[in-house]
Amino acid sequence: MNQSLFFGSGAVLLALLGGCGPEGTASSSGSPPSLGGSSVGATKASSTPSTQQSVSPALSATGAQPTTSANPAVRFDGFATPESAVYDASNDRYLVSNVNGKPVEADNNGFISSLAPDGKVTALKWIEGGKGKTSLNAPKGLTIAQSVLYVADIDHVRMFDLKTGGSLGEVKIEKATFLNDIVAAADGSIYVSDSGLKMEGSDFAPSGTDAVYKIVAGKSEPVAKTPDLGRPNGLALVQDTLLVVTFGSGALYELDKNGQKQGEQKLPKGGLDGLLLVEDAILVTSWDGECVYRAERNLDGKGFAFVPLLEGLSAPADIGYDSKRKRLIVPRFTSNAVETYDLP
Ligand SMILES: [Ca+2]
Ligand SMILES: [Ca+2]
Repeated sequence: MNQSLFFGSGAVLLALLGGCGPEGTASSSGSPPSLGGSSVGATKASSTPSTQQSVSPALSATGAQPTTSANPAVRFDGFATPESAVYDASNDRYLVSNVNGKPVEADNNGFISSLAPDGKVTALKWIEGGKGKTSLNAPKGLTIAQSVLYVADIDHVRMFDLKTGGSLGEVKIEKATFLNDIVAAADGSIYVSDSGLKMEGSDFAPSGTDAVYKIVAGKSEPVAKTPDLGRPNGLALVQDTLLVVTFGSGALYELDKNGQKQGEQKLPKGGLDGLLLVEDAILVTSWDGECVYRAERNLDGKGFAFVPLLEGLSAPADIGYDSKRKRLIVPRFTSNAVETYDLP
């Protein structure tokens, strides 16, 4: 299906859950962020979307009750500030980035862990900064495309061979301070967010470098670069349309091809980190809410209600999805743990 979902004006956000029935995720596809089928029910929205629409979970179109603190299916311990988890379907394993130290420090001690889904950390330091020719400082967002593991690392995007873990080079993003999430488009281009953060003591402070970059053939250019982006963190692609959640302003929006925000909507709580499309649902993690939200379309069809799907999770960072077991993979940034949760 090649239908473009890019209608601007936040229509992608409206279209995304168009196929959702009362049971929530309606797609029968078990694949992670495979977005080809998500345009069912898409309609071209011609009206101007209301921005920052005030919503309440009570207005949820499905009336679903929030899930209270669930027990993890599996818990892995022993990490060092884990930020991002990704499911490597080709090898049926999880890969987890470990900042190890301050998120902004070029200390070359970051590492990537390899986990077996049943609960074993098979290689804590599968890829390790300072070992051989590998450089890795404070790795955060991970994505896999074409047998390459991409890692966002402060001001570099680093590439590794998914099979061997060997370095395949890097792209430096000049003046970036906090590269965070990273996604790969079908055409091979890469998008990476700069959250525009620095450390003042043990607190985050704005650095003013907020941006989303596109990397094509090893060259980067900003799609948008302004503090108005609100400390962009999680990214997701719906075909060629980019969705963003923000750590600073606590919002979800589309970033159009001109780098303009569309359909911006605040979530109930901020400190947003992970953004994941699971089948037809949008999932967002919130540090302030200590939860994973699921977006549900409002009764009036405008915007979304964000209903807590999992609660009681401090510092839930960049989530991944195990499509084989239908489990969410949640790095617990400040607990040095990674947990998986069965999705209903
Ligand atoms: Ca480090
Ligand atoms: Ca992140």
